[in-house]
Amino acid sequence: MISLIKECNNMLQTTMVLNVNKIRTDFPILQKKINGKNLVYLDNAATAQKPSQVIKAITDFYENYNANIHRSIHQLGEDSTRLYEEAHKKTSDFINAGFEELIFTKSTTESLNLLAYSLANKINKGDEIVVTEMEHHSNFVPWQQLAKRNKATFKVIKVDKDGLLDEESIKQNITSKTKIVSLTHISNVLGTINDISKITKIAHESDALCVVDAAQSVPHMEVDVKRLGCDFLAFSGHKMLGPTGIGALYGKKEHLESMDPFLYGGEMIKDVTINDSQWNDLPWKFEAGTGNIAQAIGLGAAIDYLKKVGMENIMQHSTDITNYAYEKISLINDVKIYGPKPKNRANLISFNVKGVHAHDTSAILDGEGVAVRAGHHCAMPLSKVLGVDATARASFYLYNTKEEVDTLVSAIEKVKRVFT
Ligand code: C6P
Repeated sequence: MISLIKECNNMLQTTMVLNVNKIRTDFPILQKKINGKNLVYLDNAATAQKPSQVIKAITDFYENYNANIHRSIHQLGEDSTRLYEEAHKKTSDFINAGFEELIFTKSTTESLNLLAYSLANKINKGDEIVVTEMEHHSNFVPWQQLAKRNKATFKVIKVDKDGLLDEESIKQNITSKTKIVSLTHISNVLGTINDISKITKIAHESDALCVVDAAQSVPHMEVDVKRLGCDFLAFSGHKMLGPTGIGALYGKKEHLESMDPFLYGGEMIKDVTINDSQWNDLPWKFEAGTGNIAQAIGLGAAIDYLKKVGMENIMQHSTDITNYAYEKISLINDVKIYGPKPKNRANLISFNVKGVHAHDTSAILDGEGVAVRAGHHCAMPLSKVLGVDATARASFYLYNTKEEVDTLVSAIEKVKRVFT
């Protein structure tokens, strides 16, 4: 009886923030059975599922409006241009950026590589580029390689035993020689939420640029680039209910104006003569060639969906689910959770069952219909700090329920039974 009351309370709490049952009906894939079991999709940090509204927006574009943009003045060309530019506006508004300050790319990875190439001529021998130990490879390797090419010094802020950025290490690594500080907003392995405003302030005191990898934060919380104060910020559409193949780079207008284009080609040009070329206005200067038009429109539909549900509600729901999962998983003997306590943690939990490889854990969970990711999560420097080659990671989103967490917990118990 008591457990029934507890269960009802849990359900009430969840429905107070979001109507999850209704939200779930928008995601066709959530009806799927895996190995004869209900799909419990907990791999949202890798990519999120798509609501019908997004799938329909993409189909509708191809069925009714498909044409290249910014080129043709026939009706379809005008329609597709309008839809693409509307998606641009929705995306820049979503993070409180100016229209000219947001460039569509294919992904966070492409956004960060674009930046590392376009800022290259501002980095000289002896300058310093600073990242952290908790970076995804896409915010680590481009800067490491830029430092190598330009003979700059590559520095890495340490992660402390609680999974937070080490305060002392921040002070030691950001110096008067620092030109770029690039860090993740939310770690895709530890779930740590970094204080971007604080780091931006420290970077600016050294006249350095602050770059934010927001791949895991933009889908889950209200991100306001003006409030954060950062110079650049990158994110991907597919982690926020949008399709793959579309991402974005925010940059302060004055920086984007002073930077060289990353790609040369169609539509990023104002004038071309035999001797030289002039670049188009922002943001088009950085969008050479035919872009991912349908994907951009799909991202616009995803943003409509997220705004309708409300980013604050989404954050609150993910926090509730994650806290619930943290509490339940912590109670299982011989399971180690990586990263900070719930207070500083976003929507994910990486863990290992003692003596069991994360791939085996993931395989047993899959047998129960539970999809988690296992591996180094494209963050090998962090794996080395944690002293493991792999972890299993459950990551939650707006359609996940506490009942699904219970299924995860039972599946972890099964892992223990199978391997011990
Ligand atoms: N992390 C994960 O399972 P792309 O692949 O370009 O959309 O995103 C790259 C990326 C950059 N930064 C962070 C913090 C990320 O989490 C990711 C993607 C996925 O953790 C796939 S490796």
